[in-house]
Amino acid sequence: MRIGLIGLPNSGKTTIFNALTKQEASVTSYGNAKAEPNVAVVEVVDDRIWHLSEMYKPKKTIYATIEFIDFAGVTEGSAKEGLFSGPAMGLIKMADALAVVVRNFADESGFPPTPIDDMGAVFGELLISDLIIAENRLERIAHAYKRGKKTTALQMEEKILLKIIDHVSENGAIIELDLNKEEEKVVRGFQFFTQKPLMIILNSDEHSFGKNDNLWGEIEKMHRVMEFAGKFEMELSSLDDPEEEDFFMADMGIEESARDRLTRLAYGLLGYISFFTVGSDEVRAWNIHEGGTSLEAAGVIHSDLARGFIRAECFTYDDLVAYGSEKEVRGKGRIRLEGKNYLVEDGNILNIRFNV
Ligand SMILES: Nc1nc2c(ncn2[C@@H]2O[C@H](COP(=O)(O)OP(=O)(O)OP(=O)(O)O)[C@@H](O)[C@H]2O)c(=O)[nH]1
Ligand SMILES: [Mg+2]
Repeated sequence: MRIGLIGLPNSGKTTIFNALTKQEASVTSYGNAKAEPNVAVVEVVDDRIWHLSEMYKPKKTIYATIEFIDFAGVTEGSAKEGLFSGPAMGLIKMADALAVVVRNFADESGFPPTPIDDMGAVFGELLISDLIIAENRLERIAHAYKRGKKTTALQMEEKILLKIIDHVSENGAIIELDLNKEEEKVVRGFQFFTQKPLMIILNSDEHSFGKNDNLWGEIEKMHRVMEFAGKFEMELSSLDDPEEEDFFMADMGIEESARDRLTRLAYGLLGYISFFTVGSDEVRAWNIHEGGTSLEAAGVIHSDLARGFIRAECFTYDDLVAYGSEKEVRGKGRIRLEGKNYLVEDGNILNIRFNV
């Protein structure tokens, strides 16, 4: 899973990035759009994997991962100036979800926060960028028509693009549009920003953190939101002593690390669940969309497993804990053989039988 951090300049994106990834990327302005983005891959903490690893004592334990991308701020006019089309933005375009960092602290010159306006400004840029992409494509289609290439595929594309332009012009995100499977496939190719799930990170100063209920409520009417005390949490994440970290977190009323909170929100937003594979070689966590089938799960592990899929042996993490060992689970008849249409549930342990 890949999450792109975006926001106005100096909203605290790099600060949040550091808090999430325990890195020490410098928190200064990029100043120019050609700067390299910060990219980091972090493990998704899951106690179940830790526990499975204790039971199976595998050679390798592999957690699911999230990749975070932090890039220069977007400003009003960014989309029109083409700042969204550079190579680094290409990275953000590949993100599964966007997290918009919104400043909720007085900036260096003492300028008070204007989170709702800032959020609107960023969202506005995303819409404009999508609009430009859609309009450019329409022009090309018109061109093709003139050259006599009026294919059904192009006509269908034109129809969808007009629908999108209508919707986006009314400030609607593309993700809200009801598209059928075929349309969605066409639309996905454009990598529109507003087709991605979006969450807001309200980046509050440590004095107001936890006391922004009204603001939170306002934002929640529009988007999923979570609150970070960015600077404070970045400093926390750089502590080497976990006990000290816990102490300061408790002091601020923070129950979970920034990373764990964001992970949970992102899983919910994207509708992701986890399943596991276990054995003496490897214990590993995988992600799949809620409602994904065992065949899709096989494909997540390896395309060969999907191609040669025969059956999925399936039991649950909870049963494993309750009965104490895989042998006991088997003895109790709690290991099921499922076909390719079985809907995988969070916490399932799968063993794909295949033949290629
Ligand atoms: N008080 C306070 N200051 C913060 C917070 N988060 C970031 N800052 C400060 O705001 C300034 C900008 O932070 P960055 O993390 O560099 O912001 P950015 O969004 O990455 O900025 P650009 O990359 O230039 O767009 C720095 O001086 C940070 O120390 C916060 O939660 N509270
Ligand atoms: Mg930055």
